[in-house]
Amino acid sequence: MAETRAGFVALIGEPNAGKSTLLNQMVGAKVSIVTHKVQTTRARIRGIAMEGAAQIVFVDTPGLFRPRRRLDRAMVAAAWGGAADADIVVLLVEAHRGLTEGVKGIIEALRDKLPAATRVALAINKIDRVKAEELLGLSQTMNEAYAFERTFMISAEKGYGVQDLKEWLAAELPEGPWFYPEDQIADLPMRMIAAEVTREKLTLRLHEELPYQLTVETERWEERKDGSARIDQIVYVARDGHKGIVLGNRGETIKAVGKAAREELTEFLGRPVHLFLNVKVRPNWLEESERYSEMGLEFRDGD
Ligand SMILES: Nc1nc2c(ncn2[C@@H]2O[C@H](COP(=O)(O)OP(=O)(O)OP(=O)(O)O)[C@@H](O)[C@H]2O)c(=O)[nH]1
Ligand SMILES: [Mg+2]
Repeated sequence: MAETRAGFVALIGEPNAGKSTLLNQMVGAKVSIVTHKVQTTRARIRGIAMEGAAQIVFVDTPGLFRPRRRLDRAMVAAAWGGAADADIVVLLVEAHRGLTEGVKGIIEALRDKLPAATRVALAINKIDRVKAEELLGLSQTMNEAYAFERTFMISAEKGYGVQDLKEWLAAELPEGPWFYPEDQIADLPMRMIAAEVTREKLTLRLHEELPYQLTVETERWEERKDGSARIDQIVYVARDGHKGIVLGNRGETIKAVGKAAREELTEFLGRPVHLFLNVKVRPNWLEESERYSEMGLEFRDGD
């Protein structure tokens, strides 16, 4: 039998680079939420993939950007924490955007914040959005900015190049026993996955700043005798006005969100789900340590 391998691979990059999409593609299931908006992922989320005798634990991280609010700082700290703990870091950049100011900032921080021995590979993502001729130039520009160990051209969404990257990572991870049972795909409590699914549906439906000013928590999870699950969640918003928008005209918005989230959870769990959403105004939730621990983020005084 082949020697088993196992290790952690952190996915980092600017918001919207496609980190969560890539993690889901690697795992073969949706364990991390994806939206067209920036700053979707808030915490470090682990997805587990098997490749031959190797177990690759992918660490999805919040996008790296210049933080302003306390929540932003906690997110960026979580992203760098994920990178520092990893065996290999994969930096994702968007093919159609190239070496942006944001990416330059991340490359500078790679040198400052990570141990010198950290292995970093580059994944140029969303290659379905550009002409093939442009990729060689971008790869060159990127590798002049940082000596990446390898460069991969991928489309996380379409799956192009993803298997190559997976095989390379599997071969490079240290020999050792697996960290998780072979059939486990995520390392996140179900109550948190369920809250994330609802937050995704809210983010897809609400405009502008509102998604950044709300959080979702699973308050109660009841297993019923008939095999179904009853899940009660709270949507915390920061202002009275936001509550009205989240509810929508005659409760239309929250109803549609609840329906979409329930359908996805039913599929994920493989059994019926009864989902109840309760919207609460909590003006100060962005400054409450308990909200951060619910999200799996660290709340530090003085931040
Ligand atoms: N065309 C194209 N779109 C992609 C690809 N990969 C991801 N996307 C889209 O890019 C958007 C952002 O994807 P996410 O996976 O949420 O990005 P992220 O890096 O996790 O973003 P944050 O969590 O906000 O940091 C979504 O609309 C995806 O569908 C790709 O290969 N090609
Ligand atoms: Mg994400």
